[in-house]
Amino acid sequence: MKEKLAKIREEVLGQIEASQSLEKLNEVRVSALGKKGALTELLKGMKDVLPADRPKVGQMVNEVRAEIEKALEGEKEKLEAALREARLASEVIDVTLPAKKNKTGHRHPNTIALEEVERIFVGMGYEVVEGPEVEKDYYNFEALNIPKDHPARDEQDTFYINDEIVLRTQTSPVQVRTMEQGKLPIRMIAPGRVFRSDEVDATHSPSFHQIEGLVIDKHITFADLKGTLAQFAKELFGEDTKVKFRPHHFPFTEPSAEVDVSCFKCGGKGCRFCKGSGWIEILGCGMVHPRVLSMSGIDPEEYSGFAFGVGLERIALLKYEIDDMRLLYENDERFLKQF
Ligand code: 2U9
Repeated sequence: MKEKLAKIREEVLGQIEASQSLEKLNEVRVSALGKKGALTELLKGMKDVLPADRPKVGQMVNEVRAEIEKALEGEKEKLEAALREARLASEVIDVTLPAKKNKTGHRHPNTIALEEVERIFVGMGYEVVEGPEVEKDYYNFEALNIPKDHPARDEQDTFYINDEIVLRTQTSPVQVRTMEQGKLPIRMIAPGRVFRSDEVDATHSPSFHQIEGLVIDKHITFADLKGTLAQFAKELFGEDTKVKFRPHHFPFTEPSAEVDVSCFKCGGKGCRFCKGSGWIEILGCGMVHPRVLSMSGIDPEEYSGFAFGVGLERIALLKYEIDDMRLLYENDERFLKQF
């Protein structure tokens, strides 16, 4: 029995030392100490040992078992440490490497200009309202006092989907829809994309953006319109900016005007930027035509209002001194990253 025990001890300790993995080590543990393991098998032979010798033999077996368990534990720690080392080595991070550069985008000049215009009018208590780009002929033309045979229809080079549906040529239909809802007073701007069948050049595109404004309340006069647009021009182009109203004609406003601002480059003296005149045209406006009010269910005897329209691209080109509108549509990163 003693010899058998010594043999088992030697074999098992050898196997433990030779085991290269935790799985292998576990197999050794089971084959030595498990239910059918070598030591358990050996203990079954105790019945053949003289009763007087049994305690001694039992103690020897226990000593060998303890020695094997200690060796198993030691080897397990060694293998686990090696695994940990290997993992750390494979996951090593070189903290001295330069960080990956995060490419951030840039706001489009149109977006910057739009946000600026919105900020100014929201500051004056206006609401920002949007509406559909594919619009009924009625909202785009009829309700704005532009009937079927009106020459303004030709001027606007409309894209027709069919007899009744168009790609909106202005954002005014959004205001008409708002007026129809009947909630007064109204103080709103309607920014958005509009479409006209124009050839592309430095100042034209078949798709561009407008911001139109509408105020309707009791006792609104042309003086309110003048004051509002003068304040808008100051906030957009600088405190010293002056405005000039020139009589004009639009079917949807009466009276109507075009508005020039004093050149913010030369202060009005005349330069290359304002083509020597000292003034730059920026928008159109007028008092809402009584017929436009009544068509949308507003009594022109009780209410009056003013409206204005401005090209967003025109503002972006002026403010950021861009000389060709096509640059705004090409999305060339070299251009956009300047803003
Ligand atoms: C309603 C009533 C009246 C909107 C207006 C203009 C004058 C105007 C141009 C500016 C630059 C178009 O993009 S542009 O070429 N617009 O001059 N727009 S008054 O008048 C309205 C709108 C809605 C119900």
